[in-house]
Amino acid sequence: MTGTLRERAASTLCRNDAGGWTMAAPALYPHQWSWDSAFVAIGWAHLDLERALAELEHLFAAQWANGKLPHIVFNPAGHFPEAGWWESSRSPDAPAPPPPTSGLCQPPVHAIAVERICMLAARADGGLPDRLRPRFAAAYRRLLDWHEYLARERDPDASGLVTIYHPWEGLDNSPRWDEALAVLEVGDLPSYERRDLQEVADPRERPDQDTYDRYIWLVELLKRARYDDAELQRAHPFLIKDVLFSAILVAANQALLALSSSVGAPASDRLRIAAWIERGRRGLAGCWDDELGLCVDQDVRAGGPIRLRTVAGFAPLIAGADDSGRVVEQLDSPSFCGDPRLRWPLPPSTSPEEPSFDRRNYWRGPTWPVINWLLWWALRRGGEHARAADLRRAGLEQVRVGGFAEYFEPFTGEPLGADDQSWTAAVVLDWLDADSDG
Ligand code: 2M8
Repeated sequence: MTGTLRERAASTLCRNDAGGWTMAAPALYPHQWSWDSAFVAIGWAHLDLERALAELEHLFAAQWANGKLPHIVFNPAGHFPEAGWWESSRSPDAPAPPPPTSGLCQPPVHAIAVERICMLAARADGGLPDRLRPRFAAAYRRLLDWHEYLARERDPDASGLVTIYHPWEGLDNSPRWDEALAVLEVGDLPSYERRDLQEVADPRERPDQDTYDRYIWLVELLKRARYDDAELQRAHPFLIKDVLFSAILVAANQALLALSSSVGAPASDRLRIAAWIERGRRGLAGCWDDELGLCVDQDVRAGGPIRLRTVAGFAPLIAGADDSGRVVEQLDSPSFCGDPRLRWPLPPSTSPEEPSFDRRNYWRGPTWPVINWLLWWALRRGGEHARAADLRRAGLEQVRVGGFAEYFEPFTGEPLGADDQSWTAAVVLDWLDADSDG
């Protein structure tokens, strides 16, 4: 592909545009994924503000009655497990068909995206343009319902931590889930055919078959529970309080608080959102592991912490905790960006010091541009401009050399997974914005 990096990123989004929403990656992920579309909307905002809002509005149109934003809104054909597999209509909370969705959810980057679009819109017009106000107000109400769902159903004991029901709600095949998956008793599985393996150059870049069976078994259990959160909290065998998801929710609530002022929401909303932020920060503080210098997830079923060094451990930085300096030290340590073998000083998804580290496999070692973007964004927000600029420079260099890959081999920089991943193109567009370092 020729042209400047910006032109190439823009044409990747345009090629992946399915008409008002964007395929996460045309061959491997030909549907709308929830958190992908939040990053993608940030990318679109640098090309076309209205298109950026439309991206999220397409997702919001598939919001469940209980406030959940589904992890996938399906294109009529493509990915496995496809729409019918999920049987989301088993839950009374699912919307009347269409749109067909999965029954899971993903980290709530959406409010961060809407706030960023709002900021870019105000910058372009010297204030929020009147024509967009009603759309921001509508987005705000959707987001409030979404966050309310997460607080009410995914954190019923008000721990400040979000509980996930499936690895697909977190960082997929991260080793964080290995032990919880290993003790699952897998029952009779329906026969199924994986499509993901046909779309990558090397199957070792994807989850192995035993892991995939466990993913599909968990979907069976979710269907049997009719996606009923109270029932799942009571009996589902995979229940993990995910610190990365929880930290993104804290950051998203901060963004929602800012948006509440822009759209003139009532003071009672602001009090509620502020209480969620406080609760989230407290929950994350309780997951701090002093020895690892990172935050760690809690396995509800096993009743203990998941002590692993992965990028999820940087949760306090993303949540804007006061003491996130300790996390930045860890980010720069030989366990992550300070490893001399790295092609670029970007954090591997799992520390190379972990026995489960795998440099080619998905979330088990490769570096991910969207995670680099989140850390960059959090560092900037915390006033760490020089450190943020270094991360951005390395992140851009990685993509300039390797293209808009889904993830990268950390030691060689080889692009892996999908080669036209929308969210990679989107974060590049944001990084290339003239004010990005300001
Ligand atoms: C990956 O997840 C899908 C399932 O949802 C898969 O592996 O088939 C993950 O990286 C996920 O975080 C991402 O949202 C999705 C689409 O890019 O792909």
